[in-house]
Amino acid sequence: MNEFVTIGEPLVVYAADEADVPLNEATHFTRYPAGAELNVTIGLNKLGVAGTYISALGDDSNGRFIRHSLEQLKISTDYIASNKDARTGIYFKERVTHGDPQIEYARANSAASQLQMTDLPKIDFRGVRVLHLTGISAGISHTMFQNVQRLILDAKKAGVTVIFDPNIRPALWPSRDSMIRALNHLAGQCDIVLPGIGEGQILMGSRDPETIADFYLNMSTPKLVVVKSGSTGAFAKNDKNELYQIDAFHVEKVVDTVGAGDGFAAGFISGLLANLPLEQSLRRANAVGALAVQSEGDNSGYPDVEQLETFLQEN
Ligand code: KDG
Repeated sequence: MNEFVTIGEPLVVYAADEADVPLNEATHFTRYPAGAELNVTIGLNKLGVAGTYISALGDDSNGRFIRHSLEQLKISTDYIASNKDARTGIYFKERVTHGDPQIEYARANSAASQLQMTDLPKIDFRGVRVLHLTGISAGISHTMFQNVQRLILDAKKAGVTVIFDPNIRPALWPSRDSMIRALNHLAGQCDIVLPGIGEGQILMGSRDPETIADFYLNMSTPKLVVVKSGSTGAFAKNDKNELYQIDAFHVEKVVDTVGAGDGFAAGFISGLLANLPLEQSLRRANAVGALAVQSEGDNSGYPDVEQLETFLQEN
């Protein structure tokens, strides 16, 4: 049964093989499937949760690479349209031994950015409990912004919990102001908001977790805000004024930070769908995030159920 729905742009990431070499000097790359919402779909799928991933791919080798990767993972491609007139988005990623890598997109006017929901079968919300959205889908085009907005309304009608991860990517937006307005406008319509602590600085001018949480909890819809702070863990506050602080797991060697936030979201959603207490869902979220940063590729390090259980028992 499909328990979640998400919409986004699948990307092929070309990750540099040489470490600490700027992208313009790198000569060898390994390619992986990527894209924030696809990462969450893959993370949930590995944890045994099936869902509907809505998107579009170009009829090109990168599109076929992603379709094949999904088929291998047994993730349904029923809601992935094919657009023979547009290309699949790609991006290039540095390999670094410290900090976050530099990235470069080639995704303008991609197949996903042109997705018309009318090209797909009607989204079936029966049995669905979560709609997961990110600011990346909303930022790639006006069409996708409207698709995201439509899904929020449909999910609400169906009584589905809507989760929003701002996933700030300034390069996708016409201006910083329009990005902030759009992301906060969408977040204000969702039940659960998952901002990063650095995103708080941009979206409401604060790095204080409680101030970030209150900003959204003071809007009409959000009932829970989870503030991700990477290596220091996560903070959560709900509309009953209950506070939670969950420490991060210690990671000996960080290989690649990209995709950790999506791993966090997948771990969190899997806990929510399993009706776990909030602390346990947040612990799972931190665990998937910690495992994610220890592998190359945006989602290669995400654990299956057994790997997650072992990690949680050992740490
Ligand atoms: O969160 C990870 C994503 O940033 C990555 O997979 C690529 O979707 C991507 C993006 O838009 O940056």
